[in-house]
Amino acid sequence: MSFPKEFLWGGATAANQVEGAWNEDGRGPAKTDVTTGGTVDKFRMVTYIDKDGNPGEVMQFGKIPEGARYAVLKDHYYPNHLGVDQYHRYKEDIALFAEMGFKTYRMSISWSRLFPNGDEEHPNQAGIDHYRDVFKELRKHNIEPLVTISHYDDPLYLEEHYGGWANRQLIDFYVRYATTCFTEFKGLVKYWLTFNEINCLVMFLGFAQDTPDSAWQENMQALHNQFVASARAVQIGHAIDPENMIGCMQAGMGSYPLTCDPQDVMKNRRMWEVTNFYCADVQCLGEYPVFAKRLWKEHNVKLETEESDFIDLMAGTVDMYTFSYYQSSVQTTHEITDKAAGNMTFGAKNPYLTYSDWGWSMDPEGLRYFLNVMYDRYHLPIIITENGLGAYDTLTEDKQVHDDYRIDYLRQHVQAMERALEDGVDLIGYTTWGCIDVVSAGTGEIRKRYGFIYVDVDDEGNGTLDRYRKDSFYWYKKVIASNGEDLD
Ligand code: BGP
Repeated sequence: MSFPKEFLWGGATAANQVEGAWNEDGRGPAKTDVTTGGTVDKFRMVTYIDKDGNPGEVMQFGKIPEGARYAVLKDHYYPNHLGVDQYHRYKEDIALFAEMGFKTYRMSISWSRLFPNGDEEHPNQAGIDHYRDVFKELRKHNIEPLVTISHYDDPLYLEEHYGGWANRQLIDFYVRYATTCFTEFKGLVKYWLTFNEINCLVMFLGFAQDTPDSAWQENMQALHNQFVASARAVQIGHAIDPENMIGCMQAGMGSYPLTCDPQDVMKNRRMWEVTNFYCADVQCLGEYPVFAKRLWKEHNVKLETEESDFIDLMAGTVDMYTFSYYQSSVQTTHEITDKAAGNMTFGAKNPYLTYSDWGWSMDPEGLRYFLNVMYDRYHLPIIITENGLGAYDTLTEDKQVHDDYRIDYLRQHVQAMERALEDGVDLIGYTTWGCIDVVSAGTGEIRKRYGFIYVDVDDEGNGTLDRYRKDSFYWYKKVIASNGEDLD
């Protein structure tokens, strides 16, 4: 089966991972700006100054001590400060995307470029001008922007002064920000995503053993507030421009039971509920799933809600389901000796799959399976907004990168997409992750490269930042030109 004629082939990035220019033109800091680099087995750290003026650091996603302030410390390196300098080089990058034939480019807006603290009444004009220029440049090359409104870079100020998303006040700040985006970029952007991988807030609770109830309470409250913010943004986005197509964005993490022991099958089912259905049901169907009540009870969660929230959730369902897909996991109630190991990997090892250098399973058929489940459940058009292989690349002396491993990985996933289309899934687009090398979200490394375009920069920020076409660049160009027919 062939791909639909208007299929949106492209690539994806996020502002905090590519832009750099972290403190230019009035941008305020985001959490990523106080986060150091890590490796496959060393966590990224968040740095601070404590109440007595002493510097300190805590694991990413951990809490800084009472009275401490987030801080950029002198003897630390913060990879997101530089990214791959796309803020200054976007024209060059967009020209390369156009050369590959991209139909769409998924990118995000940095909230703190538009609202440096997040709670201002009026936006920073320099931020608006920048993104308008970027969108115009994309349109000049006939590339449709696909824009994530929030991708892991909420203004740091909102965390410090309001306590982050557990505080309902953030709903209004987000709605103001999203409204500004819809208004200012009307006519330039029509594909929007409200929150990147919104389910990450609950997914890790499900994977980790013995997560305290307080963490479930905080994250589920934060999620409720994000659901309401998203639903209100969807309604406003539609009112401002009925052409707008607004989607949710989920981390797609399929899983399998290790054995046919019914206990394993049930455990696996519970994992799908927490990981893949809890958030997507609210955003796609407009209400919490039946199992939510059981989950809240199990973890003593008492949500603070308002009556109007539920009206908003129903009125603000999304127009499309989108997700990232990298790997699958295995669930069991039995003792396991062979565990999956790596950053962001959990559960038992799957003997039928191979694993990347970062320990992520490679499972193209799992993509087909996931697409089937989600289309069956939501009946919405689907875009795979992230997929790809993070790998070590070598730039040869004559400035080439022979990344046949990446081509293999992508080819198998495109073939799985074809099979899903045959199954009847309404798949309308595919944006591979990190189409140009980016700073890794999980480890802060640059050397975990995903791109078709190699960027000459290392994990300490050394390098020319020059861009080079990898072998996969020419391969993807062929794939797009043939609309998925030529995968050799
Ligand atoms: C997703 C994020 C992206 C991206 C990707 C790859 O979770 O939405 O921002 O970074 O994962 O992950 P990593 O960068 O850890 O390899």
